[in-house]
Amino acid sequence: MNGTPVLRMEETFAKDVGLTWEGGGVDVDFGGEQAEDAEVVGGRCSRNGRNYNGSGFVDMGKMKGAYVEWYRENDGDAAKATLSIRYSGRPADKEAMRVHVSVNGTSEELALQPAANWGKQWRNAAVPITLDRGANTIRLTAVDDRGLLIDEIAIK
Ligand SMILES: [Ca+2]
Repeated sequence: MNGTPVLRMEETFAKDVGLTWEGGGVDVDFGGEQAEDAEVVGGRCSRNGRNYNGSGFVDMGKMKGAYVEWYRENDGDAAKATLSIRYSGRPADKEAMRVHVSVNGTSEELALQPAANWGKQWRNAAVPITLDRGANTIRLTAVDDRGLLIDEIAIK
């Protein structure tokens, strides 16, 4: 105010201080990683919903094979972790939506239960993964064309 700072905040971090996930020795900057900020192929970014995190979500639409891909460095050791996927979607038949989860080329298929409300209610699905030391690529691919929405992933 009047050119005088009323509040001054400073944070300093030593070079070797970072976020370290307990137990696994994984040292990555994964928190909530927004799908809309990742590489999106086949799907499209949308804000036509509610209660999403970040600035929107990815709508896989009616496109089989659409995917979202994250790339992150892991400064820690290779470790087991849990990948949490925040998603929505509500196919007319209320059957599960299939998504292919690929981490560094190792993949598996998950069946995601429909949300109560398309694009407004979000659910979390968790899957165990192994992170490598160094570069990690995580890709979520829509197996079928049932309007899957991906909001974000988190790794714990
Ligand atoms: Ca999001």
